[in-house]
Amino acid sequence: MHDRVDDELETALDRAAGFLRAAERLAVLTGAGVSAESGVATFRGAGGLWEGHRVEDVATPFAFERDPTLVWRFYNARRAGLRTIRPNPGHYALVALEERFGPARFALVTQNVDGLHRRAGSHRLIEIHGRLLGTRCSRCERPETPDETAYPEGTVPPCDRCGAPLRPAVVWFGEALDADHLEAVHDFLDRWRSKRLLFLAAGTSGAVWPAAGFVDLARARRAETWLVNAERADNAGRFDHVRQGSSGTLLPALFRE
Ligand code: BV8
Ligand code: ZN
Repeated sequence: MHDRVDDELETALDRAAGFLRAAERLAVLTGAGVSAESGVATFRGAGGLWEGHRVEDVATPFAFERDPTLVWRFYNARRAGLRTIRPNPGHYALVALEERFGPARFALVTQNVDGLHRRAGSHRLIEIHGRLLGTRCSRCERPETPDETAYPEGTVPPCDRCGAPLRPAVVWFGEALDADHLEAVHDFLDRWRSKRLLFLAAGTSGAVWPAAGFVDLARARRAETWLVNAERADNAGRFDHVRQGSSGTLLPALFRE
């Protein structure tokens, strides 16, 4: 039985590697599952709860307005957690794929805010949900600054320009994604429409929009679509091929071929 499962997986990986070799452009979308093997908690892990709060109820502008110290506690804990983690083989496999395809024919769109793709060496990176290790003002145009500070409990740092509360430079639920990021995603999918496009999603439950719909954009451009995920994702039915397993194992195996 075990051998049969391995054979089946090997066959699937051979096919996926074949599509990779045949592809002329590769768009990758990653989610929290790609960072799970680095020790970063996923969003749907623990039922999507943090200290009993639904993440969607803490990671919103309304929550920040209502109780900025609670929201900063959520982000301080996640910033502190980043100190002890590092990229895993799944992150490095995507760096290798970027090198293989070259910057013009590769795009890595990530929902993750943990900065691990950047630390692994990915360059063609679109961080559509922002950066945990970045801070910006909740009111004025003070530019985002890199910030690894896990502020002391109960502290809400003030903006040095306008005095309003500073906030983590992430996109909250109910906030629009950066228009430049969305434009970059569309531009990449539309450039060289004639070239064979492969769309690979990894470690994402397909629960959060608009990222969950990017596979449809790729399909509308005749892309071959693959999903590598540990469990069945909400939007798995939208992919041509689905492979269940860990990204830290499957992504390097794809590239190994
Ligand atoms: C917007 C930053 C409009 C913050 C994040 C329909 C109904 C209800 C609401 C909506 C709807 N359509 C749109 C919405 C609103 C909302 C939304 O999608 N809500 C969901 C809950 C339904 N979307 C938004 O609000 C977006 N904005 O729509 O704006 C607008 C337009 C104009 C003007 C105003 C507004 C903004 C969404 C961005 C939210 N911010 N992050 C922070 O991090 O604190 S999203 C957050 O979820 C993370 O970025 C995370 O990456 C992301 C998505 O989750 P996943 O990455 O998929 O993680 P998850 O845990 O869900 O899944 C992990 C998967 O990995 C699992 O399947 C697991 O099995 C697998 N896995 C685990 N280990 C491994 C693995 N796989 C492989 N290997 C492993 N080892
Ligand atoms: Zn300000």
